[in-house]
Amino acid sequence: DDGYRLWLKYDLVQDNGLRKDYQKAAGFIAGSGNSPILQTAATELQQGLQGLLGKNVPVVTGAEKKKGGILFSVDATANVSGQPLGKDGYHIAAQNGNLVITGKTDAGVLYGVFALLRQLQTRQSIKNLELTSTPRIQYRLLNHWDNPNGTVERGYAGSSIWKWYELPERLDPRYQDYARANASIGINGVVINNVNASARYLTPEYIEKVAALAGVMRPYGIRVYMSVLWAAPKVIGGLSTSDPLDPKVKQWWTDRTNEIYKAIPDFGGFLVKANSEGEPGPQDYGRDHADGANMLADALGQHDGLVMWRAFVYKANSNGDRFKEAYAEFKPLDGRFKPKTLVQVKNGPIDFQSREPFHPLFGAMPRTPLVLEVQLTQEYLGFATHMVYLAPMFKETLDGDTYANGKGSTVAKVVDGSVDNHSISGIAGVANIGSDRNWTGHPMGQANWYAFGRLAWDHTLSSQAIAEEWTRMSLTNDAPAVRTIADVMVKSRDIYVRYTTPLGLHHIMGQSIHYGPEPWLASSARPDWTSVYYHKADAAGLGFDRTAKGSNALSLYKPEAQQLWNDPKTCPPDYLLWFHHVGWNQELSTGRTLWNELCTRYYTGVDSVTWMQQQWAAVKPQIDPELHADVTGRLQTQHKEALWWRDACVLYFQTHAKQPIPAPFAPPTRTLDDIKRLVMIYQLR
Ligand code: BDP
Repeated sequence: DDGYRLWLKYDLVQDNGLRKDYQKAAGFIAGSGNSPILQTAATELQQGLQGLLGKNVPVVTGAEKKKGGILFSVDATANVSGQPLGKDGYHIAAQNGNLVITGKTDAGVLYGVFALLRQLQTRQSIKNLELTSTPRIQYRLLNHWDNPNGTVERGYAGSSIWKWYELPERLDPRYQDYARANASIGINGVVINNVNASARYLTPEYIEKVAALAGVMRPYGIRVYMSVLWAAPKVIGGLSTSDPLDPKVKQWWTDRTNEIYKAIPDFGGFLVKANSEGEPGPQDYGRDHADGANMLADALGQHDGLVMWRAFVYKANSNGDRFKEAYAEFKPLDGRFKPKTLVQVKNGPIDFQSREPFHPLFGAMPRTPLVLEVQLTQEYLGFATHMVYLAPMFKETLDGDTYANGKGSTVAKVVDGSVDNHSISGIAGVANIGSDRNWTGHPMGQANWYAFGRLAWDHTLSSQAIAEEWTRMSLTNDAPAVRTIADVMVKSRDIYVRYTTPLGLHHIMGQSIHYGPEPWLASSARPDWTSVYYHKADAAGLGFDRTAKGSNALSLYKPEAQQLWNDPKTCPPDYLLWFHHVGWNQELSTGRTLWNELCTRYYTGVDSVTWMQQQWAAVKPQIDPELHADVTGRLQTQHKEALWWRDACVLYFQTHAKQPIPAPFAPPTRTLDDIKRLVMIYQLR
């Protein structure tokens, strides 16, 4: 198994009894209507059943009086127990001897088909089956950080899957497989290029290429979007400015937009990174983010498209705490954004660290729909060599309570629009997909793509349930093995945090490459690109004081949310050093001093990787050999690098704490200089 099929593995159901039950219900497929999406639904169902049941299930035009088949029904007024079915939702139930998949839209039927296949793939009974589900978030997008030259910013799974030089004439079959995978988990939009955008995509030559991709995505209910370069009117438009209030600039964007819609009538819209990390933006002309976003919204005009404007900004002199930057710039703009303009906010205030408190903008911009951006590509989480199942991390953000509108105003509810009654809602995952045969480099990285889609659809699903479902579909249906693997997955993120950045440490990774440890990093092009800026280790202790005595970033949260973190005695240890500078000998709620707890976490974190290796070894008989060996090798690297992190961090922090490694742990056998050499090797060009 080379992993190419992802979770869409339709191998024969071996249990004869179960297979017969399934077969009985699958006598024929009666599609209704002829739209491309319904045709996709019929083909997908037929292919899936062919594999799972080992028989060809005919697709017929109408059921007439026949029984024992699967029917599609598109019904704009569909009700389920008196409740109208949500847009793109589905309802699956037995009716007059057939199984009927009802959607309000064609896409709803397609999602229902994949839900039914999932039942079979995970070996659930379909007797008396009744399933209803509606996406809680409307725009469920992948963001590709792919460049026109085929590289992927922060991509660890090969090069880009988009072959720009072959498009539009040649369509790599992979595009369709990619679309299937996305549709099967409810993803309905794809931003095809890097937020550090090239102007190329806005030229007629590239619009034609993007249109070809859109043609592949369309029958799967997926729309394409573009990241745009703010300076494009200057770079390719021959204008002397890209000031959003300049009439020529406005006209230029309007013309470009019209041209795009002519080629791609269902084009999704624009994603913008502006005045961030050196990218151009409206502030270059004394305008603000809202001026820029609104100009693009005007350019979109009557077209059915969105502007997603990123809030990932931090000025060079960020008042001593980068944590507060995006809030300072965006909070005052709340209410200024035009309809169909959304502000896209990373899960946490710094930058995709392995654990961050939720971003203080969630709950602070009630008049603006906010898109939650999470990162599937493991830039700060061990690239494609560390097994880190990210659903628990996404859930931690989604479940964070902003108290914006009283208790229970979770980030999830801010994002799905229910807290502030927004009619549009979105979520974005920075893709971990590349040209590697298995798509994600690490075979277990597929689970992060899968989990993102499932949570984007329904953020109330549990990490555990998604892990089990994915494992059954991708690896094995053997119940004890499923339990073992899902258990490792669910614990893997906490384990990663323990051996890299325990107790709320953050941003202490290798400079620029963002791989491996470099807590001693003290000088860089900007202070907030160093490590010492964030951990603030000194003779007294460790951690960033963000209380009123320090940067006061805590004050950006609602008082009830502050409560959780503002007292070092009650602050959960996992967030402690995010908000407090704690003395080395301070006793923590765990009963150990800070120094001892820190060492304990680094050491037990490494031991837990050994445990992961053992668990993985135990399921060997149930897993495809090629796949098993692949993960085994990566786990070895992970263990080696967990030791690297541990030794680097305990030895470095020891230079401040000036205390021995506590028993029962044995001090590292290498020196800090040995480790610094290692870090240097990884950073050589
Ligand atoms: C940072 C990445 C950088 C991205 C940036 C972003 O290191 O490559 O361009 O995020 O999100 O974490 O714009």
